[in-house]
Amino acid sequence: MINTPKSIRLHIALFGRRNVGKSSLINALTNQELSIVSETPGTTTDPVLKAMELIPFGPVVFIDTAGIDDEGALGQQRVSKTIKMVDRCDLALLVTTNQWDEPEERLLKLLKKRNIPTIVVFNKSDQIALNEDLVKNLEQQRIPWLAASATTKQGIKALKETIIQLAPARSEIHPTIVGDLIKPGELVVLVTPIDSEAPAGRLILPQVQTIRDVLDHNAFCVVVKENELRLALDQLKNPPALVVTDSQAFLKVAAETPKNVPMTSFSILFARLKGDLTTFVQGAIAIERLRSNSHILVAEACTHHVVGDDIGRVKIPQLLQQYVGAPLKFSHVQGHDFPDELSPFDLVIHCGGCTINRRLMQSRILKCQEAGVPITNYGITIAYSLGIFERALRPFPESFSAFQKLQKSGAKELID
Ligand SMILES: Nc1nc2c(ncn2[C@@H]2O[C@H](COP(=O)(O)OP(=O)(O)OP(=O)(O)O)[C@@H](O)[C@H]2O)c(=O)[nH]1
Ligand code: SF4
Ligand SMILES: [Mg+2]
Repeated sequence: MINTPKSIRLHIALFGRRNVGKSSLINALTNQELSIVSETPGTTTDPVLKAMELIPFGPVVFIDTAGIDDEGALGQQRVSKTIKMVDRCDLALLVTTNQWDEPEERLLKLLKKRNIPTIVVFNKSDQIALNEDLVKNLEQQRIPWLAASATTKQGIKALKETIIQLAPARSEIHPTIVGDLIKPGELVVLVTPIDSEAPAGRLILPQVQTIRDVLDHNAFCVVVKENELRLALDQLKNPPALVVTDSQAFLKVAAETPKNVPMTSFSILFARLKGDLTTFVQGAIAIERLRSNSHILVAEACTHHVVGDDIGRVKIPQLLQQYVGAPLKFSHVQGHDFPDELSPFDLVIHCGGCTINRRLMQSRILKCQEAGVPITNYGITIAYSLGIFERALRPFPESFSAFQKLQKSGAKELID
């Protein structure tokens, strides 16, 4: 269990002023001395993510944060880093002792806006009396609250139970990848090119997670490199229920997979898993609006080492410029470095996001929507610019029909 990727764990963030006992509560909830605790306010200066087992719930990530009341230039930077954690959390604990003012109200408003289940925790209940007026106010707003003490452990069991009760369902945190596209006993062919970008000695996370999902649904799979696909298909008694390819081998795989066999890419599967396929389809259609020097943000969720013919830095820019027939301007971000200011961009193209959780990808989509900037992802962009979009989208009826409607009613109008 300890090796469960962070991206599929429930993310629980603790927010609150300095010194209210956020780090102590994480230690009490996990029964381990994971976070540094001290009586000096401002001990936690940066968000700290700890992968843990929350028994009996299962794999979670606790996010410890710096106080929301920090002051000065440096303090403000810490506060904004804390606020950024709202983008990633599936559930929030808003910790206080009895003080409640602008910092708490501001955070609560933001959590509400994002529909993040929130529990208000009155910590240090061994020393500090409950703020009855505040409790009444929270009850009127139907916000769950609890009194607890990280020191005496009073209320910790109830807090765990409330967390488990309010946590989004596992299927929301990590929905199935292919389970709804295949039936038990069916065969899936996975095409995974092993090129200079492939890590030594292992498969990459989207491939591993797809294999696991196939097995979870009592189906089975054959994994091949693109050059062995034809051979593999020839040797099968029946055609596979689905072929999934790495986007880089799209054209070859589309040509060699019989027309009646559904085919898509890992990147499209992950667009659906992490984000919103239909939004990404709309984003792809925005490619039609790109003109000379349009500005495109290419965002990668992890900080992998950039190699020669890197997909985000070389292949996508090449393909898009070829498709648009004009030079385009590209900016790149990696890791958690996603800009707050999106208005300079005409399009955002995101990677599959296999290392980040669904909530973070959805927060990024929301930011793009709020800024009126279309967003799509790697696999969708590649399929679109190669002219095999319809084929790769066909296994997903809802997004496919959204695509057809967009086409019919004139892409430009709909995007405007
Ligand atoms: N009496 C009492 N003291 C507590 C409790 N929880 C934490 N403390 C103490 O409060 C102080 C601050 O605890 P931390 O867990 O470091 O608080 P924090 O919110 O993480 O603080 P920052 O990282 O500075 O923002 C420490 O001296 C803890 O021992 C509690 O339930 N009761
Ligand atoms: S760049 Fe994106 S899709 Fe590729 S490995 Fe990193 S997180 Fe996963
Ligand atoms: Mg702390």
